[in-house]
Amino acid sequence: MMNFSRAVCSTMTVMMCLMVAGCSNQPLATSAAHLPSRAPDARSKKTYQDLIVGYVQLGAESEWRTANTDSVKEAAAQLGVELRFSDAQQKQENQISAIRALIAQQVDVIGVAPLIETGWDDVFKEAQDAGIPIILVDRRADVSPSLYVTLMGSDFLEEGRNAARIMSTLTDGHANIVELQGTRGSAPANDRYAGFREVLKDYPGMKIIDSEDGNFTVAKGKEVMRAFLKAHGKNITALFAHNDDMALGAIKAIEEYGLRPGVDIQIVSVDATRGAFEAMIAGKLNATVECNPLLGPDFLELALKVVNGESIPKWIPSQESQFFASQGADQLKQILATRKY
Ligand code: GYE
Repeated sequence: MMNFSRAVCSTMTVMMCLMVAGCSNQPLATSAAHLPSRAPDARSKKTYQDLIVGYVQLGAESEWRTANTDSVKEAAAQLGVELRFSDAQQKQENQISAIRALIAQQVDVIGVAPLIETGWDDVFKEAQDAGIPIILVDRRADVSPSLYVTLMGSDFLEEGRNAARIMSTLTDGHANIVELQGTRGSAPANDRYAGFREVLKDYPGMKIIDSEDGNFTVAKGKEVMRAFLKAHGKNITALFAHNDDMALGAIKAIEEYGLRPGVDIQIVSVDATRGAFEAMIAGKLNATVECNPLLGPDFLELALKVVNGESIPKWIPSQESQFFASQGADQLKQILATRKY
């Protein structure tokens, strides 16, 4: 029978286990080894060279995504981590099979950028049962927090709010807005959509007259913007694109229609990629809300901490900024010269 102090210790162990990867509720004597205060000593600690890490990328749909992939690959090469990388080509079933393959290979840690929020419970449980920690990189998954160690990435809700705040200034609170949404069901599309509307409630003169899925790509952004223009023509005075790639596609559609992007239609997007800076320098994009894809080094540092039993916060938010065409071409060029993506 379990006495009181042992029951309390077991409860604490379970709580700690929520923060430490690959830990099951084992008998007290062995579970104590998982507590942060009893982290493995220097001799048994793993180094980067010992690590085998899987990275289950969702695709290559945008400039942001390419920068994210490059960041993970470069960091692994620099640190000497063995990386098993897969690109799911925007299909959740490919991500799920990739995770299963990595479980079979008994890698140390799996990083996942989930395409959409739902549908991860079973496969994450399989990883947990195999003792392999999951780190969510970039996008959230709608699962119990016990199924992943940490989420590292941006506050997409705040990005949506910031886009609306910027739009209100650009349009003086009066606009007929069209919106290009990111991939349906993805965390950034859900949150940017919600955050944008939250702020717009305070601006009765700003109306969303149309909103469609542009799948985060240049091609779809252009196609949907063309359809918006066909339906609403010159009534459109503003565009909120959930990423820069869709804004760049839309800019082409607006020019082909005979209007001036950035002048006749105010445009705000998200990411702050090289393409967005170039469009701001050309006066065709008004502003972009930064979303940082350079997560590789931090991801691998976390992976190492996790295998060494260190506790880490449940969410590690990115530090981000905003950029405006009104800063002027010279300043934007200088900033661009310092950026990696
Ligand atoms: O904003 C977009 C990409 O998940 C934050 O995905 C990421 C988003 C990014 O396709 O460009």
